Amino acid sequence: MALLSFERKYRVRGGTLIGGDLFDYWVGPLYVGFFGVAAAMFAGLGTALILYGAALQGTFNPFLITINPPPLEYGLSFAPLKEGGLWQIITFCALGAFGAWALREVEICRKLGIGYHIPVAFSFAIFAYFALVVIRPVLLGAWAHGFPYGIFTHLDWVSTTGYTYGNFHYNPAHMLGITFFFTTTFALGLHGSAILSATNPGKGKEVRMPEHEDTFFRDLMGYSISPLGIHRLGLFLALSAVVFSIVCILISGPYWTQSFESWWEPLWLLVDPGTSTPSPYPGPM
Ligand code: UQ2
Repeated sequence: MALLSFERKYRVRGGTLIGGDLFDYWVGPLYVGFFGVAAAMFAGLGTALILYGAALQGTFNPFLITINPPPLEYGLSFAPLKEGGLWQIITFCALGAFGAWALREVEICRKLGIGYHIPVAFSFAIFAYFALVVIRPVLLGAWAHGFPYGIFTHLDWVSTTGYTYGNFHYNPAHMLGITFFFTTTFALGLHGSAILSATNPGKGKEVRMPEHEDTFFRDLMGYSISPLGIHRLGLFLALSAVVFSIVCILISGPYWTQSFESWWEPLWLLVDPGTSTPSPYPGPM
């Protein structure tokens, strides 16, 4: 697979952002580049530090390894390695690796002469991680507010944080985020099945072209968003899901500290002006 017939044509020199021809080559199927080397170094150091943390913790069970942020007392200062310092360096390595990976995507886009949509989309995901482990902890005044790097411990963190900051299911940004996530899977379900149905019409039948896909949706509901449009919609839906997830986590704590049920109080009052409780819904207690 390393030398597909068309790879020779598309493996062009140049388009690098830094260092000119330095590292401008491929290893097997993979483009290296300055940022490939940088990403490998950040990822390698980060992984080694996670293994060191696991050794200190005394387990190599992947489900039980956890790299915890510093305790609250350390605020926004550097913590000793064994008390959250590892978490701080690993976070730095992760951001370094993600950023280098995004810039490597940019270099590949430049080589191919295509748009920057892929690194732009990836940068939304990086921004979500940055919001969780840097922006929100800084707004709250302590690295302790970052999430722990462990399979079960990060789940516990999500649960505790979601309920500590006023039950995320009542958080309006959370509602919008989830709605966009579900709509994204709905759109991909429609699109994936549309493509497969036209591409695999059945043994002995000719593969159908996009006109057939358009016609299906026009017959079904009077509208087709077009083969290009469905990809624009998909990107919009997916990025919106991430954006509202970021809004959700950044307002929870730094901006809104009460229960999110009470965020809806104006609405409850509108529904029942006589109500004396924050909401006519008794809540989960
Ligand atoms: C479409 C089209 C495709 C598609 C799909 C549609 C030919 C192959 C899935 C239909 C999608 C529409 C009408 C948008 C639905 C809206 C939401 C919010 C899910 O028209 O063009 O290309 O795959």
